[in-house]
Amino acid sequence: MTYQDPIDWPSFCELIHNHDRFLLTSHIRPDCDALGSELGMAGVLQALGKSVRIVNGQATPPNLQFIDPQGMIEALHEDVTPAELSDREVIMVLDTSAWAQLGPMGDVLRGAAAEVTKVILDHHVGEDDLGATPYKNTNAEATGRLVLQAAKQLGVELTPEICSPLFAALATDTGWFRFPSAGPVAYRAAAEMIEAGASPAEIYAQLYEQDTLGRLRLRGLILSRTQAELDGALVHTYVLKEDFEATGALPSDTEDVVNMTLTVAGTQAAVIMVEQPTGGFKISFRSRCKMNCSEVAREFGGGGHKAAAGAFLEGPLEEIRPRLLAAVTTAMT
Ligand SMILES: [Mn+2]
Repeated sequence: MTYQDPIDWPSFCELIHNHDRFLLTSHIRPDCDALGSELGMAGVLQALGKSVRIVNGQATPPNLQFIDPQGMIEALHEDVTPAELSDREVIMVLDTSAWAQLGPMGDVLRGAAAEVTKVILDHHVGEDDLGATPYKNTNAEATGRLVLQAAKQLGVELTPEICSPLFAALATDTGWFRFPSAGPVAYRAAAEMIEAGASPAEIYAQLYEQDTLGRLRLRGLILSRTQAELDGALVHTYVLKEDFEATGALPSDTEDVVNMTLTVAGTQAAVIMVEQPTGGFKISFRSRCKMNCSEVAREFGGGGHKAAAGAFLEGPLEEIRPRLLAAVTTAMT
């Protein structure tokens, strides 16, 4: 199987061989592809005898800390100062090419001495160049898959320490191998990672089977309230303040529930209204049809993307719900 690979691997390998002290970083709101790519690359560089630090603009969220059992990832200003990073010869940015995504690490990149080599290893389209040499493949499903290729190009032995975080990266960026991006290349890469010791079952359980009973009960409550309009094309549901107390769940436990309502056959759009502990409702819109969620959200002072957007509204549910459903119905029809 061949595929277009625009990355100049000989040049990338030469760059690695010619330097000893590396700083790896990625985007804020770090996800598994950001963290997994950093950890996989750190393992590769360490296998080559290099000194590596991983520093991000934001700390690793608690639900993803399992990916970093050695606690190798540092947060800028919390664990390390910019001055302490001045000995690094190479700054490698993984899984982003945008200044806006770097948070406070953008200042480290901008402030680096002229002799510091800056590179990007990424699969995102366009955006900025960060004043760095880009090694990009925008056809790659995940940056983690590019790190696997780097390991092989560099002749590094694949280990569980390298491949477990890379598997988490590849699996999450492909929606656990179900997005259209997940083709034979992704499945082959996954097979190689598993052969090297990555455990999909363990990683899956760490990612998706750590909920609280409160979260489960809140989800049940929200899902049981789902109503349909427009012959089932539009589904909507809500959460009230008192539901959190009744179930023992947290406001963050409503994440993803709106996507679950779209698993019903025939649904084209979904709306969830989540009452906030301090009052008012946080609204999430989702669309799989011509409705542009960001345009609907903007009518209510919010914003987002075509397929997903949000807004905030004051007022009781009985008052805001008809306004929201009317706007969504207009956008859908
Ligand atoms: Mn990614």
